[in-house]
Amino acid sequence: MMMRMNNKLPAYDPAKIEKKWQKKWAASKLYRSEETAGKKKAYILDMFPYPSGEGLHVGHPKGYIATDIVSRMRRMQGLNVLHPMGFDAFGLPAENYALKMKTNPMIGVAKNVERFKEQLEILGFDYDWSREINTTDPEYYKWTQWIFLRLFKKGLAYESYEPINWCPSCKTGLANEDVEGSRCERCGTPVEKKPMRQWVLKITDYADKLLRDLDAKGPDSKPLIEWPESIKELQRNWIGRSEGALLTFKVKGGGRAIDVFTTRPDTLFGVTYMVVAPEHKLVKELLPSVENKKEVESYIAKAAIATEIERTDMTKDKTGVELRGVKAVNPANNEEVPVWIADYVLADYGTGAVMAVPAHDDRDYAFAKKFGLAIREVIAGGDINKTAYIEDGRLVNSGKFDGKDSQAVMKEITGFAHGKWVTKYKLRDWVFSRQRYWGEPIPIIHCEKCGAVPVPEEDLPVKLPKVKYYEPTGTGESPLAAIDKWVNVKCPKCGGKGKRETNTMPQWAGSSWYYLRYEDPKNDKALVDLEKEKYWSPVDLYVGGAEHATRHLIYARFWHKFLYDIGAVSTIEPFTRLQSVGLIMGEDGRKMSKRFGNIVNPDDIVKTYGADTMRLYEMFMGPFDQQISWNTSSMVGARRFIERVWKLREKAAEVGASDRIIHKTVKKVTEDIENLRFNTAISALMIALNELDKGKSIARKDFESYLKLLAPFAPHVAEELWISLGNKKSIHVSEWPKFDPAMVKDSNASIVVQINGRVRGSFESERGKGKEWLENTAKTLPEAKKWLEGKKIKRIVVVPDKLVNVVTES
Ligand code: ANZ
Ligand code: ZN
Repeated sequence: MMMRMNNKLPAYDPAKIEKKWQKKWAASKLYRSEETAGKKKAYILDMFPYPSGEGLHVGHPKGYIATDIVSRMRRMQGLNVLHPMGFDAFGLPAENYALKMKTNPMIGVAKNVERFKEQLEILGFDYDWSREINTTDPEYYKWTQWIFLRLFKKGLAYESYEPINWCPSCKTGLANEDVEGSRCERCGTPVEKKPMRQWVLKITDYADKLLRDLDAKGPDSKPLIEWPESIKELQRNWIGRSEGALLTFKVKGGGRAIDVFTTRPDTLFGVTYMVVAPEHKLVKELLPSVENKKEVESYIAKAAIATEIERTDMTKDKTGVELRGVKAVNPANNEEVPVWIADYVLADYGTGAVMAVPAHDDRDYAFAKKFGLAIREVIAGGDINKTAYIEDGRLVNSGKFDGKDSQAVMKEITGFAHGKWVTKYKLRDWVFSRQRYWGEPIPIIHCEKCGAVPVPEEDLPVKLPKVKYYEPTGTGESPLAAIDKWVNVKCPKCGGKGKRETNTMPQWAGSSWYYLRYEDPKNDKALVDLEKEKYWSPVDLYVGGAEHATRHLIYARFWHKFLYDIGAVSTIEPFTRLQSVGLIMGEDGRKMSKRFGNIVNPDDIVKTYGADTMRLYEMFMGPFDQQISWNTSSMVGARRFIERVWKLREKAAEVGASDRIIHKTVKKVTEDIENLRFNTAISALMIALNELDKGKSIARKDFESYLKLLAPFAPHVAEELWISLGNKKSIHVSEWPKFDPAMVKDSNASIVVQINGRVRGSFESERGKGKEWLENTAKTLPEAKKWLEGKKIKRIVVVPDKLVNVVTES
């Protein structure tokens, strides 16, 4: 007779147990992380939220639940876990919300952070809140400013007056990364090009490293970056490396020249005209001597208001104007060709000018056809009367290069034309100043005598002053410019009259290094202590939205590499493994948004079903990285599953043999969590529950193992049941169950039966059956008997658990 555990539990009621455990875990500091020499670490990180006033909807925590599961398992596996959380509270989203609500962002943000924390707390996450950071805390942004100063001192932060993207609605300049389809990523307003003074970070100095290290390997020859290939590819394209030739075409008369960047110098003899971007500074210089000045000027004005998308759209009708009277000279054959301006050539890529080869480039072909320009074939193989031939091939009409292969001749022609072989990137330097209030002040003082002078490091942080009026001015100055008392200071260098820089940093500044601060959040001597940094870095698993592929993830890699170069960190890449979260859409299949009225609030779901149910539901919805629609009515499935586990507790008996299913489930759930396959892990737990529930009782040890597997997913109910079994310490610091490899093998083997090497049948047998038994079973198998009738057996080959081959005499 099995002994039942005698204490019966009341009905499952999450409201009774969840709050209780959250308080106990917090009081006992269960999730505090300390660096412990010699103990293996796991740094598991979420992309931290910006605390908007709208609070969290059920889609936001999906990634947080995932990292919570992984970090809980890692802790139970004996690793030293760092799983922190904080707030990215500077920037446009927080400020625009504050403007809408007419509350000062300084007050509004603090309120929102409170609300976010409450919402996170009710879901039972294992964050170490003692390491919480907030990018708007002066003790934090002191170090953001410090990084800026170091960049400045290395010549990687500079002032520029180039035209930049300007959002007329947000009234601020934007970086290329903040523009989506020629619109402001924040508010959707089409951006304009506006020349203005701005601070720019020289991210292009790191273009090569940013690209190369996507595929770098560590000393153990493991990749430094284990990211989804799709995200790596987005970064590669954003960086956009091209190799090609820099060639110079002299302008006839006047001593000027047009430089072009081309990836196809092999087509140099096919150049029939040149095109310069309308904004190119050469156009202004040539203007006095062009014959059709009026026409050219009006075209330049029109191009200035067209968006980049419109300009480079292949399907759009090409426009352009010839600079009449201007001729350029082809360096290969001294031929004179006309020069045009056209908006399909971008001012800020390459040199802002192209040599046009209509026979072998689609855009040039369309342009030449429209304006009746000459088309000269220089690569054989196509039919240039119909279309441009863009493939490689044998050269024709190319002087002494005729007959040569186009690929082989690239560098030779470059040299022949006195050109240079160069590498170009699409990546642009990072426009780093915003004409807005709510950001880190840029720690620079402008002095009439000394120019831009860095604020001495010991004077950091330069605190953002409290202001009455924080609305953007639209003048190209931030609202800070109106605060005379703050602006007017002494020059730190000469003591003369100085003015503070009044532009602020972009939203992406604070998030470019925050993961380092969690490693040592209270340090006032350094942004992170090197010993601590060495212990925790790099981040082992980073989970967040794929939309950050070309913005946050490039900026953070850039700053990290810079910090590595100045000896402030020890690794060359910040994030080893990256996983993107598939969005949770509204029940109507649209993006969850106030606008569509399809927001589901996690507080309501937790109130009705409990946090454990919501956690299980979100992880069971589908593969983690896939987008999926919310469905509140499916919540009952997850809730019922928990209730069945709750009931199974009554069957737990002190003694009993270990069930095979437990070993199998341990293996499956462990591997699935490691690979972030949460939905199949939960389904394995459900299958196991069905099996375990079939019997009259379940061994206590088995039930405890089962609870441990459930604990990362449903931490409250697992804890409650675990403690109810008489355990004293929390299940979340108990040992993760191991499995016996012998017990996870399928108990049955499928044995193939061959007669003279040909498969004639098969049968199931228990594993480990003896040779004789297998031979006899094979011989008496009906399908085999048929072939053996009247034959004499020569020998029988047996491969245990796999195969029996009967060889007969012929
Ligand atoms: C002559 C040529 C002949 C070209 C040919 C292509 C094919 P990626 O790979 O993107 O670097 N180009 C250069 N600067 C440009 C600009 N500012 N705006 C628009 N187009 C520009 O492409 C480099 C090619 O894009 C260059 O090579 C140039 O056209 C064009 F059969 O030069 B090519
Ligand atoms: Zn905007």
